This record gives sequence, structure tokens and C-alpha cells, in this order.
Amino acid sequence: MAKLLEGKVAAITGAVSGIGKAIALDYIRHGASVAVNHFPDEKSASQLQELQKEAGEGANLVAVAGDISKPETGQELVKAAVEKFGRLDIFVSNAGVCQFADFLTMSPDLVNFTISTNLNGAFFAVQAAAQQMAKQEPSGGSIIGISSISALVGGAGQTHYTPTKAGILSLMQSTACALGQYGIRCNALLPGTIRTQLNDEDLADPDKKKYMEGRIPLGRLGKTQDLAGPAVFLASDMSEYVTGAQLLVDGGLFVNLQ
Ligand code: RM4
Repeated sequence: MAKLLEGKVAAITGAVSGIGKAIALDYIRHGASVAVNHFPDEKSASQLQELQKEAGEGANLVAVAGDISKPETGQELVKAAVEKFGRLDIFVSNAGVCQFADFLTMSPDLVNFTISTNLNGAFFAVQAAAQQMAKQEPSGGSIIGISSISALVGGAGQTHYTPTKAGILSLMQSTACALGQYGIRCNALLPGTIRTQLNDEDLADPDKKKYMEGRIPLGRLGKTQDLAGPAVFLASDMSEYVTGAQLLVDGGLFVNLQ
């Protein structure tokens, strides 16, 4: 396989499970050194051990635990990447939560938790990455925000969540404008219904799962691995003139109104 990220340094938030983990493993396969962030709890620590095993002995991998909603977490992740690998070429803002809930009875705590993790967390982490990319010699890099099909459509049980995904898309558009002068590209990936821990509960309902599968032209729910190739493309020089863009990775779900 041609290695498209040879010698590059990447940092990814929420990277020990789901989409973030799939991207981390593919970046390593493509020759990148990777700094991964994960939530500071037992479950994530054991998921990190799994990731390290799958990445293999020779992988250039460093891990930083931290709650992404805290501004210092993004700073610590970037610092670890630069201290270990010398610079930062790629940053994937992926960490996110989605606890499905009824709009009329949703608690302020759940609303604030979701917004501070998904949107504020993305803002602060992207800001930390851009500060590094702008000051390093040569300056520049590729920032990828993991938004969602939910930036473009609603979800009855996701009224607190979909605005954060629309916010991440918009953040990539505005940072693309602000950071082009430093040679920093900012783009959004919009996953469709991908099987991750975020929808384990929602898709445990066989009728819901069957309904979603029926609406997808490619006939299956997404796998986390389906996001890896698009993330490698946006990280690599193959997309050197792409910034402020959005890429749906949804099996055709968005365009299929059946
Ligand atoms: C996505 C989309 C999917 C859902 C996940 C949790 O944005 O709405 O359908 O399963 O969130």
C-alpha cells in the first residue's frame, strides 16, 4: 500500500474508540506518528491498551488523557505531539458524545454536557492545533472536524446534539477563512449512521436498525473504517487545494428521501 502520510505528525481527539480509533490506525498504517487523546476514565484507558496492541510495537503512538471540554486538554495534546514528534501536521477534532433524549424533558445538564464536549471541545482543540501549526517552521497543516450528516438534517432524539454537529461544520468553514494565510486547511467529514458506541442503544432496536439500513442506497450501516480513507485523503497532500469543504460519508443516506 502506498503510504500517504509518511513522516507526518497527527493528533486526534477521542481516538481510542469508534471513528477516532479507525482514523488513528489508518494514519499509522500510512506512516504517520500519532498523538491520541482519550477521556480520563478506566474504560478509555483499557480501550487505549487495545489500540496500542492493534497498532503494533513499532507504531509511533503517544497518548494523553483529558476531558476535551477543558481548554487545557487540547493544549496538552498538541504539546505532547510536538515534544514527542517535533511538529504537528494533522489534527482531527473527533471527540463527541450523543445520549439520545426527549426534547421536552431534556435536562439542562445533558444540554450543557453535550455542547461543551462536542462544540466547545472542538473549538478549543482546533484553536490549540492551529496555534502550533501557525507558529512552526514551515507553518501549515490540515485540520479535520468530524461533523455529521446531523449538521444537515435533524433528529428527534438529538435536539441537543445536531446543533453541535452543525457548529463543527461551520467552525471548519470559518477557521478555513482565518487560517488559510498560514497554509492551514480546515475541512469537515460528515459521517452518516456509523456503528459506534454512540448509537449502540439507539440501534439495539431491530426495527430502527432495519429502517435505517433500508434508507441507505449502499444497503448497510457505516463502519468506523469507512471514515479512515476520507480522513487520510483530507490529511494528505492529495487534498492540498481543499479547504472549507465538507465530505458526506453516509452510503447515500442524505440524498435518499424514500
Ligand atoms: C449521527 C447520526 C446517526 C446516529 C449518530 C449517533 O449524527 O444521527 O444516525 O446514529 O449520530
